[in-house]
Amino acid sequence: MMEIRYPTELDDFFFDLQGYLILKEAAEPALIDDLNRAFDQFPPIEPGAWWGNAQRRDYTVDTGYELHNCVEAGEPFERLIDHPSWIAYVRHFCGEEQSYVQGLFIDECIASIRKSGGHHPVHSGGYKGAMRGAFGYKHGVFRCGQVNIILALTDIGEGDGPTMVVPGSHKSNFPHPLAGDYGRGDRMDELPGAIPVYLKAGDALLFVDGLMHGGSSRTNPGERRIVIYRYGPSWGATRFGYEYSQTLLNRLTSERRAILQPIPPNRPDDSVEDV
Ligand SMILES: O=C(O)CCC(=O)C(=O)O
Repeated sequence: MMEIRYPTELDDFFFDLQGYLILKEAAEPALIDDLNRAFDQFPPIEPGAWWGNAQRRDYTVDTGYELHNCVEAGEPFERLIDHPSWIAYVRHFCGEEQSYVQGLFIDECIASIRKSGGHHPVHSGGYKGAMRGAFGYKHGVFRCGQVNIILALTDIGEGDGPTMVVPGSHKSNFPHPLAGDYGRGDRMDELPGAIPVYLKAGDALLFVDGLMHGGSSRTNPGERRIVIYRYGPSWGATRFGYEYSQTLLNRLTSERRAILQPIPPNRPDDSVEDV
């Protein structure tokens, strides 16, 4: 069992300054192996098709195979919910610490396979950013709307389609004049200010969603495999309306269940026996 990692003062400093952190050797090799084996079992379904309670839903035609709600796609994905390498970080940055709604929720979780030619267009940034992904720090506490963990399941170096970020752009007051348009699918490979984040399998990139980011073009053969878990405050909702199945919720530890269902449904019928 890995030790819980807690954010340090230096982490706070760089997260505030740059909007992201790299968590080296975040996931243990056995977990990476189990996740890769789970990826090997993904069926070759078309976009829109369901696999149990997970759905293939590629963000764009260029992103490649993206399985949403992947926490329903096998036990290894459940281990990521409260992984000791990042759970204290996300609680700290987007868990509404020291407030009456303290807690977390996973509002999206995606397993992504990128092949040669694929990319994810540049998007986000502080300029006119949605509250959902906003960076916040006030009165000694972080108040971010969404903090993402991108966990590498394969080594991601040059040509492998590394995620790119524009450090500091979570606080931008201006649009990036060369960032183009998500709808047009503009590639971010040459975007001034953007840097590639190279990861070894098991490393994780943590970033506030309000940071300008995207996935650069993969030019190498083979597959880039990552898992993306998006954390936000306890009162959040899933972006595309996915609901975690009762079967999944029932088998989770109470700590994990509380992250997928921080506020259990409250209906008249549920409380009859308590009256
Ligand atoms: O695929 C990537 O590297 C980036 C993913 C991304 O930009 C996103 O999910 O918002």
